[in-house]
This record gives sequence, C-alpha cells and structure tokens, in this order.
Amino acid sequence: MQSRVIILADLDYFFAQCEELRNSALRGKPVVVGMYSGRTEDSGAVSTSNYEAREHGVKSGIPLFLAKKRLEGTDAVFLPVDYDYYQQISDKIMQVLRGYADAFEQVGIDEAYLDVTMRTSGDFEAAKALVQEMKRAVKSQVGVTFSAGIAPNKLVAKIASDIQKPDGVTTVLPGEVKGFLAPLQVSRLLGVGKKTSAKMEALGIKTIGDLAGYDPQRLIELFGKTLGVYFHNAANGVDNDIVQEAGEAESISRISTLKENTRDIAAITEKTNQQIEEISQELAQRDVSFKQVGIIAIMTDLTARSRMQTLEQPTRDLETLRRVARELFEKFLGDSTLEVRRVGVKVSQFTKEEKQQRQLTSFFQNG
Ligand code: DCP
Ligand code: CA
Ligand code: CA
Repeated sequence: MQSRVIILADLDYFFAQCEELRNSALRGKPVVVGMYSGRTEDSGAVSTSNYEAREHGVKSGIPLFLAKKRLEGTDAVFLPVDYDYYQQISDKIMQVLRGYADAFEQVGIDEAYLDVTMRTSGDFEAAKALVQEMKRAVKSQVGVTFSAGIAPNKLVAKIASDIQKPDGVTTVLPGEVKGFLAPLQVSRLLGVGKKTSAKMEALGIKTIGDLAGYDPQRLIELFGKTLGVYFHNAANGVDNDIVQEAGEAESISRISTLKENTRDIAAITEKTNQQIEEISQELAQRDVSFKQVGIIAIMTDLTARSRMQTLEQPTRDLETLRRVARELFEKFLGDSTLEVRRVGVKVSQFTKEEKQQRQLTSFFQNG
C-alpha cells in the first residue's frame, strides 16, 4: 500500500493573532492574551502571546504578573480572552481548509488534520504546493497565518508542524520518519508528560530514538500493555489512526429481516454473508481495516441482543469477518431459546495499515 499524505495545520499564536486581526495597531507590539481570574487586577495566567512577547519569555501558562514584569518598559498590550470571537475566526478558517481535504478532522479551536492522499496521488511535492495554496487562501480570505506538518501519518504530521513556526511548513517523507523523530525529546510525543518523561529519563531514555530502540517487552512491563505498545509504535513513527470528521461514522453496519423467523444458523449466515459482502465493499472504498466485529439479533419478542469480539489484529479479510460473525451467532443461539427475526453485522475500530512498517502486534506474534 502506498503511504498516506497527512497534513496538520496549526494556527499561529492563535488568540493573539485574532486580536491583531481586529486591531492592526497591535502589530509589531508584544501582545498578551490573558485569562484574568479577577481576584486581583493581575491575577490569572497567560493564554497565549504573539511572537514579539515570546522574545521576552512570555508564553502560555505563566502568571500574568510575571508577564507584566518581563514586558516592563515595552509597549506591550494585555487583553482578556474573547473566546466567541476566536471561535468565529476559527470557523471561517476551518471552512476554507476543509475544501482542501479528502478527509478532514478538526482538533480543538486551532488545529486540523487533512488527509490529502487521493488529491495528491500520494505525492509529497504536490502536498507541499497544496499547503502553500492553503496558506494563500487562509491569508487572503481570513487574514491569518498557520504552520503545517506534512507526513505519512497524524502523529508525525503533528510533531512536524511544531518545527518551523510561525507560518512554516515541515515535510517528513516516509523514509525520513525514524531519522526525523530520533533526536527529538520524548516529551514531544503525545502522552509523555513531565512524570512519564522523568520516569523514562531514569531508564536512560531521553530521545524518541532511545525509546524506539528500547525493548518493547520491557516497556509493557513498565507502563502497561496499552501505553507500552503505544510508546513503542509512536517512537518508531507508526500510527494508523485515520483522519476522520468528529461524529463521522466510526463503524459500518447492516441489518435486515430474515425470510422467516428462525434458529437455523444456515439461514442466518446466508443473510449475514450478504451483509458482509456490502460491508466489505464499503471497507475497500474507505480503505480501512477493522478490529472489532459485532452481531445483532432482533428476536421474535422484538428485544435486541448483541455480541462483540475484538480481533488480535486489524483486518479487512472477508473470510475472517464471515467466520467471526458465524461463531458469534453460534454462541449466541446457544444462549437463547427464542427465534430470530432480524439480524445485523457491524465492524468498528478502524485503522489504516502501513504494511511496510513493522507493527508491534506482528512483532510479538513472530517472537
Ligand atoms: N491556550 C490557552 N492556554 C494554554 C495553551 C493554549 O488558553 N496553556 C489557547 C490560546 C492559544 C490556543 O489555545 O492561542 C492554541 O494553542 P497553541 O498551543 O496552538 O498555541 P498558539 O496558537 O497560541 O501558539 P503557536 O503559534 O505556538 O501555535
Ligand atoms: Ca497554534
Ligand atoms: Ca494548537
């Protein structure tokens, strides 16, 4: 399978840039947007600041009184957070960006992932040109700049977007992923906070490269299965998470009525195999694999029952789906005495497989 082309666009110094947008007299001056707690005149924290203010060590999260002190003697402007206004600007920008994506996923108020694999035919040079076009469009239609990362997956695109700011672009080609990540601090990875990075440092793991080379079995012992597997995959630049609109269907399912009420597994699987045929086509269209299979049965008394199974590995194999659905129905019929009226099949937990990269799951299976 060819590599995906994923963009993460992150708006520059967003709240402060919005303030500059509505009042151009602010441009060139240090601008600090603060969350005032109201206890005293200066109590509260910095929400964000523009790059002029950052030169004085003023950044998100520091106390406002400290920001005041650091900006003493400058023509700095302090403003309170106006969330509704930033939301309006964000909505406009997201609408523009959405037009450039095969699939679009907004994250928070100032970031969005774009899957542009199809429209660029998987070509990263085309993606770079596309980002320049997006930048021009957002600048001319809304008046705001953003920085972007272009990479084979969301994890790397996000980290790349942080490298050149403001108004920058960083591209990481599929073959460059490991080398790009290796020298970076582990704290760049989502989920590695102060506590975790301290724990890792005590183990001699400082960089993402250190983490990538660390024994995965040991990581699981230290951090548990879920986190251990995630850390290993993330450090190796493996991330199959798909770009998906929040609220977009995260499952594919079919349900239909049987010719007659029955407890006959052959009659049931005849119906579900038709459904599975359709589900399989949709999986191919969306280019996703699934990890979870569910069945549903509506009984003659109209109660609904469901059963679910999570697979060892994601798959899109038709035979596997047929087999698992059949097994679930066989078990289910053993648990009930009623006849079945309607049946359904559902697949969920979608991923996009990057076959060329070694997966921890297969790593364990092969020893
Ligand atoms: N924000 C906040 N408090 C924080 C961090 C962020 O209120 N501790 C708000 C203000 C930011 C917005 O969220 O403008 C987006 O956060 P980012 O982390 O993306 O930071 P900026 O967009 O401000 O700056 P950058 O140019 O580094 O992306
Ligand atoms: Ca930002
Ligand atoms: Ca952000």
